[in-house]
Amino acid sequence: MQITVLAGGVGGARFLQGVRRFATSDGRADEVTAIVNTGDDVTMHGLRICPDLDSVMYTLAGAVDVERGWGRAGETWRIKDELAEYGAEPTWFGLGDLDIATHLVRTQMLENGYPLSDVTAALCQRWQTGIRLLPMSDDRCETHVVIEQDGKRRAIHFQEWWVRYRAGIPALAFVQVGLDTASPAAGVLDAISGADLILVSPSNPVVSINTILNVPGMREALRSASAPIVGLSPIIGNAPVRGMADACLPVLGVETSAAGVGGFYGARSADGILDGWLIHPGDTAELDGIAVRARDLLMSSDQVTAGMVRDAAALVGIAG
Ligand code: GDP
Ligand code: FO1
Ligand code: CA
Repeated sequence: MQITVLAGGVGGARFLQGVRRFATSDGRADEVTAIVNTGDDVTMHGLRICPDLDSVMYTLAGAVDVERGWGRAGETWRIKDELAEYGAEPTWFGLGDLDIATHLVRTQMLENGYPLSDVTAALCQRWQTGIRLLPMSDDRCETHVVIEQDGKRRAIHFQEWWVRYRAGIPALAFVQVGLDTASPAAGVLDAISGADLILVSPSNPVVSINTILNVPGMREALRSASAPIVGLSPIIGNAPVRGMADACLPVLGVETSAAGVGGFYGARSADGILDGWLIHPGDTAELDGIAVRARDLLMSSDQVTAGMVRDAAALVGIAG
C-alpha cells in the first residue's frame, strides 16, 4: 500500500514516526511519502534553512533534540556565539554547529541548480529516514505575517513572528510570498494520485497544512485523488497539544476546537479535502460528509501513534 502524508514540523514528525511503525508492522511493507510544509523556510546568514523538513528528517533519524523538537541532539552553539560577537543579525535565530552542516550542503546544492526535492533526497540518504520526504514545492513560497506596529501595517517573515515575537503580536493575515508562481514539487502530484491512503498529520492547521493546501494544484489533486483522506486533530480540548497554533486559527476565523479544524478542512463531498476525521475522546465534531471517530490522539510513543494510523485506515474501510 502507498501511504501519503501531509506534514508540518514537530507534530508532523512525531506522527510520521507512528506511520513508519504502522507501515512495517505485522508483516506490512507499505511505502510512505511525506509532503512537507516549506512555508517556514528562510535564508539566514546566507544559509537556506527548511525547519519543517529538517525537524522531520532529524526526528525520523533519531537525531533530533527531543525537548525542542527541532535541531540536533547534543548540539553546540559556538558559531552562533561567534556570529553574535560580530553583531551579525539576526541574533534571535539560533543555528547550531551540527545543524549548520545541513544548511551548508543544502545551500550549495541549491546554488548549483538542484531543486529542493533532489537536495532533500540527498540529505535523507545520510539519515535513512525510511520515509520519502518531499517538499510541498520546489519554488520558494515563504509565509509572512501582516502585523500592525506604530499604527502602520507591515509584513514580517513567519520566523520573525514565531521565534522572535513568540506569536505575541496579533497577526492580521498570513501571506505566502511566491504562491502565485509556485507549483507542487517533483513527485508530489504522483504521490497523491498514486496513494491508497492519504493522511493529514495533527500539524498546525494554518501555517503547516493550509500552507501546503494553498500551493496551486494541491487542493485539486487531493480532491480528485482515488485514495480516501483522513485527518487527525491537533487540537485537544480546545487547545493545541503543544505550541502556539491557537495564535493562528482565529486569524482565519476558525474556532480552536476539533470541530473547528475539521470544518476548516471540510468534507471532500462538499468543497473540502476530508473523508474522515479523528478527534480525541471528550471532543465533539458533527461534520456533514465526514466520518468522525474519537480515539486517544496523544502521541506518547511510536506504537500508540501507529494505533492512530490503524484507526484512521479503519475509519475509511482499509484493514490495518
Ligand atoms: P511545527 O511545524 O513544528 O509547528 O509542527 P506541526 O505544524 O507539524 O505541528 C504542530 C501541532 O502539533 C500543534 O498544533 C500541536 O497541537 C500538534 N501536536 C503536537 N503533539 C501532538 C500530539 O501528541 N497529539 C496531537 N493530536 N497533536 C499534537
Ligand atoms: N525555534 C526557536 O524557537 N528558536 C530558534 O532559534 C530556532 C532556530 C531554528 C534553526 C533551525 C531550524 O530548523 C529550526 C529552528 N527553530 C527555532 C524552530 C523553527 O523555526 C520553528 O519552530 C518552526 O518554523 C515552526 O514550525
Ligand atoms: Ca512549521
